[in-house]
Amino acid sequence: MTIDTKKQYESLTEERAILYAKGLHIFSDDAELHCREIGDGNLNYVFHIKDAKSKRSLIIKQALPYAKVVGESWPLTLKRAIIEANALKKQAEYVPTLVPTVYATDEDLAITVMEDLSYLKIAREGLIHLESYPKLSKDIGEYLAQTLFHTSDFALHPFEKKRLVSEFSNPELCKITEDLIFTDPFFDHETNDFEPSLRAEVEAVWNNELLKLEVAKLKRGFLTEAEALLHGDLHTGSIFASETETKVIDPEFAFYGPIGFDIGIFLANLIVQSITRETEARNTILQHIEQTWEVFSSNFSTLWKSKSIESYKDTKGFEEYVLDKIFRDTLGFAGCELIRRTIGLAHVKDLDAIAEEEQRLHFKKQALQVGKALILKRYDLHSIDAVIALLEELHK
Ligand code: SR1
Ligand code: MG
Repeated sequence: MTIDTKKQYESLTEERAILYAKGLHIFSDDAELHCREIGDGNLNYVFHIKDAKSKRSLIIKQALPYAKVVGESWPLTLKRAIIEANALKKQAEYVPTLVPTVYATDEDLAITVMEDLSYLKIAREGLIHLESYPKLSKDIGEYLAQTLFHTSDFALHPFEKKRLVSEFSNPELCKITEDLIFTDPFFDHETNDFEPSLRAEVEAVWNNELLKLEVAKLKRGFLTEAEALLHGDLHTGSIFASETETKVIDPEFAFYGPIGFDIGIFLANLIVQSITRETEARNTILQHIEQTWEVFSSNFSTLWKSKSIESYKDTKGFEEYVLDKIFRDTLGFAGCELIRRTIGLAHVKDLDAIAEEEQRLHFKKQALQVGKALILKRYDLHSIDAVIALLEELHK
């Protein structure tokens, strides 16, 4: 006889989250726990639990069986909670200071208990308010190089790499990206969401066969190239930041995919900021864009030379070929992210919260233009400086 100890999934309330936290035995028995649901993402509940006596705190994150952004009509796998927790643990092996510590997981209830980082601010919010994050691009460049190199075939035994590919199989969350980033925005699809005044620009996207061919190639790369364990959703809403710290959260979209995807998504979200800013504030963002690529590529190159187990690592031209492929992918994926954040289902506050309509539409048209240019010109842009020059040109 087997005894089924699996718990029935039920979503937490603030009261139940306190009971759950007590059962973890992390706080002392006489703790005076308070709880607030602080999640503002599309998919999960996030409960902040604090002991009024000791001032200790933690986060209980629970995946919902549907996408909060759409409602119960869009069911979503709960398996993403354990994928996220395992991705955080894997990343902590390489960048322990850049990710939250996981204290406990509960697969049945789709819960991850982790370090409270709520003293930091979500980078998207801070950037919108022109806050300064001097460490952001250096830290993210380092995070990208370390996590992507160490989970790739350049660092892992092929058996371990393929075991990880299987562990991080994440078809439902990948399907969201395949639809929302690579497909729907490029067709007249019901999930799209854009102001009627943008219809001419949007139809120009739908009718641009050259653009669609390039997006089809990028989508194919996303579907088929298991290069490294990706974060899978590395926009500025997945990053906590302050002047002195950076922490990458929320890797529920983690899976084995093309390395340039994480870099491209991050850069696209910085590019949105570069579109909405002027003068010095804009230069700060352009420097972050440049520095992200510079730090990523130089760290990746150092790891390649010091740690790569690839037999061909010293073969002339191979390292350059790999980095060049990552760079082209980065630009193409960034272009797709810019387009979907403008006309697809999931928008960004950086653009949508601009109250003045003419200004907002102007920035959205620029985002579409830059997105298209990055996709179509990705083989003509030979350096990150060329990308900055393109951004300058299109901003005039
Ligand atoms: C239904 S989920 C919409 C978007 O939110 C997530 O953060 C991903 O970016 C996804 O595309
Ligand atoms: Mg998220």
